[in-house]
Amino acid sequence: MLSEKMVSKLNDQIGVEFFSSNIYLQMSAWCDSQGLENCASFFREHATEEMTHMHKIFDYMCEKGAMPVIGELAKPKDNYATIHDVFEEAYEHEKFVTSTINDLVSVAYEEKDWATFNYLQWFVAEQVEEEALFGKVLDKIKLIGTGGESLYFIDQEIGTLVGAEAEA
Ligand code: OFO
Repeated sequence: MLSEKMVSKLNDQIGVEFFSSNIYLQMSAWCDSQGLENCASFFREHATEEMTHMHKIFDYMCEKGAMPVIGELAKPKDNYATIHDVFEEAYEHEKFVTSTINDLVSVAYEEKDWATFNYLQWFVAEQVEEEALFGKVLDKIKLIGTGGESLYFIDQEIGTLVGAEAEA
């Protein structure tokens, strides 16, 4: 059985994962509007992945006999100056999500809720991967630079990552 505090924190995380999905879906729409098709696919894919994270927590709560409660979600930002800004914000957002997962793990530890503590280790590992992924993309964008044809090459490069996570 989950403690009241654990339930409340897991509900918060459902909101974080839901919001993450919306942020990436909106980023995908922005990329599409700029003709960056591969970047759009990349974020679309990532939005779906975040939704699976939300479902994972939702299902875990149900399995443990608690009722998940979906809270209000903020509106995601829908305008960006450059594709670099999009990835920079995505990277910062992933760092924020890592901090919320770490928080959850701390609560599970304090509550001596070892089942949840153990369950959350998957999310800890996932955040390591996601931060590394967005960090890698940012490095590549910096390498390609902001010259005339850079947008084309950035989009080509991001295209190599589409589908990669699903295969991993
Ligand atoms: Fe849910 O993994 Fe990123 O945020």
